[in-house]
Amino acid sequence: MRIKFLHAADLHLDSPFAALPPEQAARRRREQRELLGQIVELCNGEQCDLLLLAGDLFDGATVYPDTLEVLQRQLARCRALVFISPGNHDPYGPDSPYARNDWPKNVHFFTEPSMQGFQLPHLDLELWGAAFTGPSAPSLLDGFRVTGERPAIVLLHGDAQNAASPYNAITTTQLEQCGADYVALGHIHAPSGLLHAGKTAYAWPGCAMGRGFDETGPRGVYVGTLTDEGCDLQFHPLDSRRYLILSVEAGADPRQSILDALPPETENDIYRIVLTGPSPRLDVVSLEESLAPRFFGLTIVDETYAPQNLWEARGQDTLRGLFLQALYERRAEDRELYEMAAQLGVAALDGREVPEL
Ligand SMILES: [Mn+2]
Repeated sequence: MRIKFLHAADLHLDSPFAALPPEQAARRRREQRELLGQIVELCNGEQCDLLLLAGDLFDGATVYPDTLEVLQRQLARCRALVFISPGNHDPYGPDSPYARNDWPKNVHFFTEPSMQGFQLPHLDLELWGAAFTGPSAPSLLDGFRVTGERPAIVLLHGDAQNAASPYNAITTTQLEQCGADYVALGHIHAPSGLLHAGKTAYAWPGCAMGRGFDETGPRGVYVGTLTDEGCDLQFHPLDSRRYLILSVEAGADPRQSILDALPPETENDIYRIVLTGPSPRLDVVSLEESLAPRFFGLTIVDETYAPQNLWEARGQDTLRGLFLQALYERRAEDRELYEMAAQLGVAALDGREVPEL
């Protein structure tokens, strides 16, 4: 046996990208459509037998006609057989895009909320799967076992991390007992890596494109090879843009502090920069405007606090005042040392965390 497949999931085509300005959100949706071309290119280049799309191909029930056209055109270009298992965002139904009759001939869908099988004798393989037909689904793999003699792949949208999930909860026992050689999953948006339950290999590739700051880092698809020795899985990053969160100590010159903290190439990425520590009053809007050209998207979050004038309370008839006065009078001996002592003492008196000095 030697089956090569490309496994992708959770493309969420036509996502709103609500956190981005409208123009950039539209550009991201265009990039989602371009991602389809990249996936098909990779699939053809790797000479895969199968393209497995494990659900949430669309973000919702309404799909732009352009998106559908690009998808159909790209899939027609794909030399592999394409199988789609609809998920909770794009359930199969008579009004869903999947029910249209103009799909390329190499594209096949699961349409029932129960396990169905395709026999692929030319690959000596069985391909099993099921569909969401609504926003949730019971445990579709429960009690299922591959029936035939051939090696088998199962394609499903479902949650293998939470046994109480309303989204087709999948347990390791079900995976172990289903008898498939590989279970191609979707739903969880961070890639799983290659996992095993008994002799069953399984994985989910995560969403192929980051859509927010809960989806940071590289995103992509898996290319897998199934042989008698087992399953081999390679992650292929595809999305050229990443969501990144960077925390920066604002200091005296927040703009310079940000520039010092950034890696050289940031033009393609979407950043959230969190400014921390003591800082003079910040004008976040103009700071964002002046730095924006260096990024595809930038949000600056101000978590700084006003710096106190260290010696302000000196001379007051309080413990703080007497403490500061005593240090102030001697600070000519060693300015740095006495300022440090004053900072630590004031923080202790305020009950604040001791600042890093
Ligand atoms: Mn999803």
